[in-house]
Amino acid sequence: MLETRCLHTASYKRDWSIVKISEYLLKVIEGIGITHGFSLVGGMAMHLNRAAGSGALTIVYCNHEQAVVAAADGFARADNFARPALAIVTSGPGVTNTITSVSSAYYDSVPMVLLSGQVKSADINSVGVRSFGAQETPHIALLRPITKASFSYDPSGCSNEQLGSMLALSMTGRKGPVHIDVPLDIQSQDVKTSDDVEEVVRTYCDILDADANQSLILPAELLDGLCQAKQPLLVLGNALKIASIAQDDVLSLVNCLNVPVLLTWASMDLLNYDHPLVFGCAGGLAGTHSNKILQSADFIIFLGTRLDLLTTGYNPSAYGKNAQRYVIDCDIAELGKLEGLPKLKTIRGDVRAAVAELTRVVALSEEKIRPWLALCRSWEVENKEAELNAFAEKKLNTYHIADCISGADSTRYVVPTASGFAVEGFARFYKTTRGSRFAWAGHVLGSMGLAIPSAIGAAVRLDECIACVDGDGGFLLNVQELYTIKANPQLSIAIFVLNNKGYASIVNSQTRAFHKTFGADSCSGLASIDFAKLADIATLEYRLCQTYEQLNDVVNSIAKGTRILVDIWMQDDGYRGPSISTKFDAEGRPYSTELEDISWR
Ligand SMILES: Cc1ncc(C[n+]2csc(CCOP(=O)(O)OP(=O)(O)O)c2C)c(N)n1
Repeated sequence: MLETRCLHTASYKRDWSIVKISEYLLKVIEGIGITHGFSLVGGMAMHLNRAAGSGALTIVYCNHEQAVVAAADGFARADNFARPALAIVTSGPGVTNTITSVSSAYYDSVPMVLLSGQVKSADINSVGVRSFGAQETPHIALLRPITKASFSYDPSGCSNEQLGSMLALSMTGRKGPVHIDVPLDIQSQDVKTSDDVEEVVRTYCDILDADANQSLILPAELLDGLCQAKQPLLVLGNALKIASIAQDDVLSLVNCLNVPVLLTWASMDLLNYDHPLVFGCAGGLAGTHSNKILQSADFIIFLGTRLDLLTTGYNPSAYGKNAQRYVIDCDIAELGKLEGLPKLKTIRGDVRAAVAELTRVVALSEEKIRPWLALCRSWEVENKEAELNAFAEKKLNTYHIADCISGADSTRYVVPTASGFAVEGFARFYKTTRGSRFAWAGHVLGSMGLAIPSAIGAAVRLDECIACVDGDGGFLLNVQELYTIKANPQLSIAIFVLNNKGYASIVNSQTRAFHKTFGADSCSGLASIDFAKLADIATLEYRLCQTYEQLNDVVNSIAKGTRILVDIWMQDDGYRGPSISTKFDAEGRPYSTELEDISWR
């Protein structure tokens, strides 16, 4: 039922004997099923670059290392997290430039192998000065806190089995990046044979197979509680996507449990929004029905969601507060942070095993919870009416832009930025239809600038037009990647710029706090952006949209092969629907609206 964990095809040639370490590492990479990589070259990575460029891999060369890793991240998401993505960078600035996108991949559990060159062993700082080797920085110390493993590769101290185990870390447990640093002198040593490569690959595959075959016995009290509940609820998180669980298996689970389902913003494309049991994503910016359902449930299973502060409106304690809650997740630290919350029990386990076990043992009939489902559906209808009422006029606000892009067949794979006022509204109103996919660029970190490189990665992986949704501000942070798009005319990308002429999020918060703005728009220190010129650089068609009808025409003209930049001049009063807000009590103390109380204006 699960996708194959190890994509090793044994396709690499066995008719060679001694090769350099750099070639050995790249043959291992090919052996574990990696077909594509992203890189920006450098002197200290020269042998790695040569080995990567001369083998069977397809390497896409980006123009900044932050983009190299972000593109690898986007590739892995488009690849359903089914194998690690590959990024190759040089030492010093090559590595320091990756910090933002490596931390983003780590926080989002994106499997990846990052290979970096390092200065030769004799030049590595062992004398305690501030700087010693030319273009040397302490790669391991910098990357260890934001990777699953970061180590300097030395063949005399790392067996084939150890290398296989380190690589497998990227794909097992909670997935994430693994970093391998290779000093220049080691890259060029001649020592390895095809048998060595096979041993690494075998170890890697054995570990992945064992990981895929985990089982989970669910406690009887959970199963009893679920059967007894009058208002049960299932909340599915992004871990199901990261675990590469097929959509059909998610559907089987939902159909067996037959209870209302909520998703999170990161997992919203697990199921189509119009599935009769799906009721949106609850939280601080959400439909009123989703929050009412969450807060009225008497029994909730949170599966593969870590109940982070943004999802829970900074209050995990009150998130589903009237229910007996069970949280099933593989990360012991995430579960530990929830220990002690009222009516909440944690179960450490593999989400694939949990999905399989719940599907196997539970079969609830709709009969029993018919009144609860009817209530959920009546709240959904109320919310829909309020929504249509609030956004009756078809103008270029986040509601209609999201509605237009999510409704079209041409834009089924969407890569939105995770930063910005406009895109939050866009995500809030985006509807996954007919298997469309919503692949955040850097969801947890929320960095500006990751959307374009992430979309490039997705376009390398998929044979369709990738819709990238970015803010006008965020666009500029990796603007050099327009040259990567130019250099790769085979990539089909439609960039939708939600152009509100500045940093709307910052304008809003500064205005609220100071009644003044600083560096947030063209009145306070930023230049306005000429997107027509930028499109020209990237050899993208440029289309300006100032009305909903213009956007609709553009969206309907998109097809496989399209390369376009759509400059959407937003006509927005800033309203994004019901949202949590800070209020003040009689003594002037601030407090947040309860989720179930947030409402349409
Ligand atoms: C790398 C980075 N620097 C700064 C920020 C802080 N920040 C959050 S949103 C934002 C403005 C984003 O502007 P834009 O992309 O135009 O989106 P808008 O808010 O206008 O919708 C800034 C500066 C950030 N998220 N990431």
